Formats: sequence, C-alpha cells, structure tokens
Amino acid sequence: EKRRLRVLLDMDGVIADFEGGFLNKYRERFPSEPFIPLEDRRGFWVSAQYGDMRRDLCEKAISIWESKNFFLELEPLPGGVEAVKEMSKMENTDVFICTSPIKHYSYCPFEKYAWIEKHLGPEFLEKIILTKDKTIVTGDILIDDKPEILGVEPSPSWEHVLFTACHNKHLPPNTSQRRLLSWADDWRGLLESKRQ
Ligand code: UMP
Repeated sequence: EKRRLRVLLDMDGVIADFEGGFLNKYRERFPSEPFIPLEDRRGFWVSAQYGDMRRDLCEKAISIWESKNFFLELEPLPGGVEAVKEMSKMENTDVFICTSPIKHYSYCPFEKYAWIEKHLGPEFLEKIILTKDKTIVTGDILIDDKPEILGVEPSPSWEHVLFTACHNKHLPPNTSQRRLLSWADDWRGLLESKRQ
C-alpha cells in the first residue's frame, strides 16, 4: 500500500518575499519616516515592531500590505518557485500552498491567486488553501517561517519545519523544531525523512 506525502507550503516568507516587498514599498511611500532594515527585524509581526518604534508607524506599515498590487508584486524568494515545481512532480507527493490572507480582503486573496498563477502556473490554482487556521489542515509537513503556528486543533497532524527568515533567524536554537535555512538547503532530504 502506497502512502503519499502531503507537503503544505506557506507563501509569504517562504516562496514570496513579503519582508523585502514591504520594506521597498514602505520606504518609497514614507521616505522621511524611520524604517527597520531587514537585518534588524525581530518578531513575526512587522506592524508590531514598527509600532514599537513609534506608535503611528504601525498603521503606516499596515497600509502598505493593504494597498492594491502589494501581494501581486512580491518577488519570489530565491529557489522557491523551482523547488515547488520540482517537489510537485515527485512521485507520491502532494503539494499545497497554505497561506493566511489579511483581513482587509479587497486585494489580498485575489492577488495571492494571481501570484500563484503567474509564478507557478494555472495548475497550482487547484492547490491553494487560504486559511487563518493552519492547524485544521492535515499534512505530513508544513514549511512556514512563523515560529509558532496555533489554532483550534491542539495537535496538528503536520510537523512544522521553520523556514528561516530575517525575523526568526536570531531565535535561540530549538531542538524540537527543525529548520529549512533556505531553498538551497536540503529540502529533498527533509521530504525523504518524512517518508520513512
Ligand atoms: N501580516 C500581517 N501583519 C504583519 C505581518 C504579516 O498581517 O505584521 C500578514 C501577511 C500575511 C499573513 O498575509 O499575515 C501571514 O500569513 P502566513 O505567512 O502565516 O500564511
């Protein structure tokens, strides 16, 4: 009996460069406001770190990803598109893009679909899971840059592998959480380890 491997891939911070896209557009729109270089990013929430710097910068940051074309124009992260295409062609492997939309829904959900079609191809439109709660989605592995993924299911089926990003790379080593350092890291070996 053949067991298929189900891989769940986060979008922002894993295949799409949310942090880089944010910083470029923030600096373009607010050239005289302070900003946080990517090497100084700490914590998953960009808005929280900007708000800590100066209260009003929280909503200025949010206004960037609530703008039209923000999600659509994100650059792919190095090697991500190639890796997703390659793993989806592997035998006994099902790949899904599992991503949380923002609450301001005018552009984000549409643009996430458009981004996937543009960069991965129309066949991947059938592989998109938009959810605020990834714990209720079943899979063998979830590759995501958010350090803690919580929801209504206390015991999710997947192993969360932390994808390294500017905001999580300084976290103290966590022996109970595996990491993928980038798409140049051994993601094939990681998938193989889940087939045992
Ligand atoms: N996001 C915010 N605020 C932030 C940073 C990100 O709302 O400070 C959004 C961007 C993504 C979502 O739509 O949160 C994160 O989704 P996942 O990467 O967890 O799928």
